[in-house]
Amino acid sequence: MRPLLISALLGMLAAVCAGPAAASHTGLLFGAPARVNVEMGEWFFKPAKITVEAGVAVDIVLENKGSISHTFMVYPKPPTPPKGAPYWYEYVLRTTYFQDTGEILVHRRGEFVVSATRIAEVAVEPGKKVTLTFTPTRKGTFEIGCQLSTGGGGSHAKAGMVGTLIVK
Ligand SMILES: [Cu+2]
Repeated sequence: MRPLLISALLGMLAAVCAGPAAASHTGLLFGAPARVNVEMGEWFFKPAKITVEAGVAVDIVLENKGSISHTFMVYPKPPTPPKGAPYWYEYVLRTTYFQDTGEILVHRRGEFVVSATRIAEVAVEPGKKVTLTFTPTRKGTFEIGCQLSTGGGGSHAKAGMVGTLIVK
């Protein structure tokens, strides 16, 4: 009985330790060397154009100044825009900038930390501030968009919620 109990406890300890260790093994949670503040709202990203440097970890602090939820997505501008929000989501899931860049953190002080290696969007509730931390790798110009639907074939992006990410 006893050895079993001990190994079960050790297993639990390992599981408990895996979380925080995985979330902070790069030290990103404690502040990236670069920081960009982006405000979101109906229907804008401000600034609409942001520039980051490849190989330098960056905190993108997203603040929703609007009165409804918005989402931050970055992807290569499609040659032909997908028709409708579901197709946009499919496209962004496939082409999101936030893949093959190593660890990506989405966090809000005192509330949550998500650690991932591929994410399609960062949703921010009205009045909230969420930080996206990652190290850009692929250089180029990418579109920033909030592809949430406004119904009737419209979207936040179509209403003007688009921007540009330049990775130098
Ligand atoms: Cu939006």
